[in-house]
Amino acid sequence: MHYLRRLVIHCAGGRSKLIRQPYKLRCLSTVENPPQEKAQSQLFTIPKGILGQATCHTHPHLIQNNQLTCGITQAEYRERRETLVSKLSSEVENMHRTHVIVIPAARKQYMSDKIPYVFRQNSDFFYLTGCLEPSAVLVLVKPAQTDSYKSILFVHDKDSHAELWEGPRTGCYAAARLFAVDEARPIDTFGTFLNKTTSQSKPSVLWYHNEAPANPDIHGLVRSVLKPGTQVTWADPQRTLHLMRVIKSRSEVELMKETCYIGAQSVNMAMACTRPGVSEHVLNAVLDYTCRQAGAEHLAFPPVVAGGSRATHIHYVTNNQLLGEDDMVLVDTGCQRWLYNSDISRTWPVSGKFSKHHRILYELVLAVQKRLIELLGEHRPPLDQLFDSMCRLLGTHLQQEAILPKNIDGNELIGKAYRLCPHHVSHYLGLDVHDSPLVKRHVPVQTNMIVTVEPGIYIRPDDESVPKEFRGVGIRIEDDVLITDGDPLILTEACVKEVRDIEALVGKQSL
Ligand SMILES: [Mn+2]
Repeated sequence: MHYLRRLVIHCAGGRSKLIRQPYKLRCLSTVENPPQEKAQSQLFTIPKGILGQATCHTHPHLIQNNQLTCGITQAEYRERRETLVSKLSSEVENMHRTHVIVIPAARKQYMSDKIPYVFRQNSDFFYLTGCLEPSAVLVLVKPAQTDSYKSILFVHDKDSHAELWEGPRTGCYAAARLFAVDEARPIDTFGTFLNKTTSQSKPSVLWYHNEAPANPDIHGLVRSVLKPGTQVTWADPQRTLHLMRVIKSRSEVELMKETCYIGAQSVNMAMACTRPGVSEHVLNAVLDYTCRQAGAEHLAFPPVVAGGSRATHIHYVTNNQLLGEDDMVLVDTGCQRWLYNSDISRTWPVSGKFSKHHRILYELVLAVQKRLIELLGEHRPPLDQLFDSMCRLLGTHLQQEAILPKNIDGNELIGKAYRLCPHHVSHYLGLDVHDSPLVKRHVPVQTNMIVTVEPGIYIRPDDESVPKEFRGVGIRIEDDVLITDGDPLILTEACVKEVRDIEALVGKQSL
């Protein structure tokens, strides 16, 4: 990253907001535990030896001492499980029922035959365990009329033959200590355990997310317990879990700052590598390389790298065309670091100089985006209300530039603006790119939520309702924003977006 840092400082006159602390220093300065957590975290220890995932002993360059995963302690994961059990059991009034909560890990996915995709853990499961193993299951059992609960993690046990092929496993013995659960058991005993627990402790509530199962193998076993005629009732834990996930802890905020910083730098680098004749594919590779080099696992999603009128297709991901001298290029990308995601969009001129009409549209979207971020701080509106504000602001600005007719107002104007920006302006962000999807967007934003702010404008080449010189253009500007008690904090601030900064940066890095 050092050459990029020099490059950006050089191009932008050394303004400190573009590049803050050196990345390595920031990485090591991850938040310290508050005093009360410190005492608790000493109750748990991370087992030594080579386990199924990186630990502070085997990968001290990635994970600090006493943390289970980068930035997060065993105590924090345990606290999340406790909170979930207490929230779910208080939702159902009957004290005479046993609560059994089942949260499955993701299963390996295959590209073809025995060729796997890169494994991505299920976010709900990871949030509660920190465990990166495929096909594991977390079970939390709170017997009737007790305040205590038991946590059991089902994992793949040690198996020398399987480990010869796939690498080391944590195994049951070390898993109980590593993940700070009461028990770890072999995954092939999960079905019998669930049957026994639910039949012995009637009546019981089985909390399980029944739709789009994370692991279809586990789904079959859980469904068999829920057959008619039993005293097991079903309930979905996911909404409660997402209400927890949508509010970020101190350590999660630090992790989000890092992933946003890396994503921001990758977009700066893509800008610097842009020149006429370069392929969208090459910018895609620059984004990927820059993020991985800075410590991200991989990009958060297949990025949009769309030159010219291809940017009017909101989810264009083909990324195989050459960039033309007169084009702008729209990039929507982000990275994943320790499963936390950034999500950034920028649009810039391939030549390094905005044309008159491109600049009018760009500055219009930028003004709307900045105002929307202010509104988040001033009114803490629900995201759906922020979307209404975007349509109204876009409409008014487009009228001022004579791009939309002056003789329309109210709902008609909002409707016309909506036609030019048909996607939502915001979503929650965190372990998933579209984070905590069960939290509705009509609830007001709260401190420690992280949301995107991403207005855009897409004018098709054949849109005759708009003056000709503005057609065939797609612009989106997206930042990731932390809601605080004071002003919103833009976590992707390091990514340049002012016209003069963009013009100073485009084309300045040779490939
Ligand atoms: Mn987004």
